Amino acid sequence: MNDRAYALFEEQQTARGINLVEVKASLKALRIETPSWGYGDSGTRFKVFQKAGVPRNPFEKFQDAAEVHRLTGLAPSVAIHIPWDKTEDYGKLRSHAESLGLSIGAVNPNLFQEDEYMLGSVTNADASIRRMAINHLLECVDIAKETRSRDLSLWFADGTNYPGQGHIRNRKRWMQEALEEVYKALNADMRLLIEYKCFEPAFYHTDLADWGMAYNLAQKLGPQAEVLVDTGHHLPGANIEHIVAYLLDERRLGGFHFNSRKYADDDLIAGSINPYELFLIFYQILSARQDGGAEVAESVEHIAYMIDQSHNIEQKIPAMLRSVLNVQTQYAKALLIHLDEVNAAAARNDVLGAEHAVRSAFECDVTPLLHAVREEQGLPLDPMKSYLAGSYGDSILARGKGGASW
Ligand code: LRH
Ligand code: MN
Ligand code: MN
Repeated sequence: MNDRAYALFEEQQTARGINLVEVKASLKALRIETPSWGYGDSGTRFKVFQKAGVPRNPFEKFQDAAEVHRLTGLAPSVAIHIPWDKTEDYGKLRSHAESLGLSIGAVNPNLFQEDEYMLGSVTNADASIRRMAINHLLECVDIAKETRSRDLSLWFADGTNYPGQGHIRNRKRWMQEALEEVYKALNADMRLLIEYKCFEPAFYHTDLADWGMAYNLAQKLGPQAEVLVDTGHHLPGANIEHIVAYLLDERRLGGFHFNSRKYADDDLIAGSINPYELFLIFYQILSARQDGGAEVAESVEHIAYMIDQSHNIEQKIPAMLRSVLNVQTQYAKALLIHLDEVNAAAARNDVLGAEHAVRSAFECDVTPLLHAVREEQGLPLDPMKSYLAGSYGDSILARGKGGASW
């Protein structure tokens, strides 16, 4: 580590009134879940690209995820998608994960790949298809119990392409009925995370189009239902930080699917297009942790930070490393915001002063801080460089092409 760079950083931050002991403790506690599907082959609606070395089954996906965690110390759990990660024995998958120092994170049911779901799953006008979808959700609750996963992460592709194609209010009620049944099957320590998306694959209406609909449903279901914010699922210009602040204050922010977007649900590497947005999301979270009251502070501890990306043109493991490192960098920068200074400026209506207090943290170079934290944790100072210099990337090439894909 460059001791001089850190000494200078420490001096500057101390002068700004930042407590680096607390900052380091927060950084060491950061956990980012990676998605099993981010390690497999994926593509656009035009083509799925087959890459050499891609995992052939869920067990190998966990091996790759373990490499990301070994190098970064940031990613100890992996979300699974059923049936993409279907296996005979989920207990065996859990032991495998544990043997690698990992745990199984959120279980994601998949209600969009069977022909039956073309016109909807839990909101299909056909009651037998709704039943099939609910049964799949219940199966996923059982899987989550076996994998000791806390969260069932729900995203529905349900929606319509044309006016009149579906009875919107009936579909709203069917959605609620389905989730009520699933909610009842949860253990007391489990959560339903409800994801929303304003478009795609349906383009006229989506049954859970925005955070307000997801929030309303969560409210009706009960305290174990919370909203999941996927950063790619909003209309252009949406203020995601505001949504985050609102949900936090209501104690209904369950977690995130981080990814970057330029135009739509692009699923690009988190922090690659608009890092300031990610920083501002963390600003709202840290602000709520500081002055939102004990209950809000407690709910902040349970936020699930998850990556939801598909790496179509990138190498899978480096793309995942870049993603978790980008999230860590923006979190580190947000930890340097002097919240009292921002609040004091806002209270005296000092618009530019408040904006400066936020932005000045973003403009700090956190490299010395991240190096210091990694050194204290016994991690490589530059995880990406270590990966590229190591042999893991070559060793997996023996898997050949034609691995798991969605
Ligand atoms: C939908 C989504 C949802 C799915 C994942 C693969 O766009 O964000 O979370 O489960 O992509
Ligand atoms: Mn998502
Ligand atoms: Mn998405």
